[in-house]
Amino acid sequence: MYAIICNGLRGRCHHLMMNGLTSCCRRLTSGGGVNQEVDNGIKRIRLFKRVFAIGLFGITLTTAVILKRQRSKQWHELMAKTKRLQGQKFGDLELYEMQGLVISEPTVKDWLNIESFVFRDDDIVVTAFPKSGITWLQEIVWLLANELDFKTAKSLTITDRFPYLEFPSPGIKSIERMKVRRYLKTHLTPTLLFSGKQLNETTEDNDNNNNIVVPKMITIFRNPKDLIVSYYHFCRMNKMIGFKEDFDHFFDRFISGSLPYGPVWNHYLDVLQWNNSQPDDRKILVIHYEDLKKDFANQVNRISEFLGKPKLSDDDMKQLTNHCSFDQMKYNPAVNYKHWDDLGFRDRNEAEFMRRGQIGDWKYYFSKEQNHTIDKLVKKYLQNKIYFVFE
Ligand code: PPS
Repeated sequence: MYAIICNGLRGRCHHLMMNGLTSCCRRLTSGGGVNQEVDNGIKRIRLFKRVFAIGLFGITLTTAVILKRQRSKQWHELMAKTKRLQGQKFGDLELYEMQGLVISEPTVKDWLNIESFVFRDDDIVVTAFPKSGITWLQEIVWLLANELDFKTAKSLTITDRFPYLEFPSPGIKSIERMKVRRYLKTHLTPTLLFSGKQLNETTEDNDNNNNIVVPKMITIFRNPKDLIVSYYHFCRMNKMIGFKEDFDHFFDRFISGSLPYGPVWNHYLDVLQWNNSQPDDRKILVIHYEDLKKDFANQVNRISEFLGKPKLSDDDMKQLTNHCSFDQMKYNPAVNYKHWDDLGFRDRNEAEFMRRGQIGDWKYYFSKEQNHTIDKLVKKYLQNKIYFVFE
């Protein structure tokens, strides 16, 4: 619209300028009052230029005002659906509730951009509740999709190769502009990811609508007991969160769901509901952390198949298993988040990002009562819909 008006105006001014010049030249060739005629011609050109500039400025200003109003309306609509969790700050973070999930303030502030984000057909999205082993899964997915290019995997950090959608760096706008194939990490559930988009029941309907793309998505589930321990250490270590309470306090926040991306039960249920309601080609591949630990090769084969890649040879599988083992990843600067130390994001008195990578670490933290509480909650919310291995 804006372009059409500008083009029209430009065409009109060009026409008027040319007319002015032609009539001026005509009079010049006919002889009398040469200087006067030239002056008049120049004045006319200047006048047209001014009219053009004022018109352009007016249109730009009007467009900016309209866009700002639209944005402000969308923001108010969003705020109407979003509840601030008063008095429940988590560390330094204000929390909000959106469609049954808790989101921290920086993500809420970016929500209009997240909502309008357009996925591409060849994007690969890895989504999981925090501390489920998403970094591990990202490394596997990226390598499988890139013909086991270990050299590049070691030279570029996972955050460069596989940016975090709702994180300020590089930011969703930069991700939108990426020219290469995109590998995206997110902790948002499918419902939240597609909340601003009208999804149809089948891909056929969608083709008719032809504007909503659902890319390939993979998730990783980890047993909630180990999740709690891992998340606890992460929140204490991460200076951007600023959480400094003890384990029991964290445990209570976790089970009440009042922490970023909580409650975990809603996250799991969201993925299950998505898979129940979507056609096969939109279903999320579910990998379990514990299966990856105990049965790496078979899980990698499932991922390969999902990505449409050939099965790895024994030799390639051996290399990938070695590269993705906890001991290798812990010391690999491309995936161990050591660069956070230099950026000042990590409290060096706390645990490292690659902490223990074990199943059953919760046993060193949980009281009998806490253990019982989680068992009860798993039963209550998930009703055996997901199997968990706790040791
Ligand atoms: S985050 O912050 O949400 O992106 O964290 P995430 O990557 O999901 O989870 C971090 C935990 O995964 C462990 N991890 C691994 N375990 C086993 N093998 C490998 N290769 C591996 N890579 C990462 C990591 O150590 C964190 O778990 P904890 O229990 O804290 O050690």
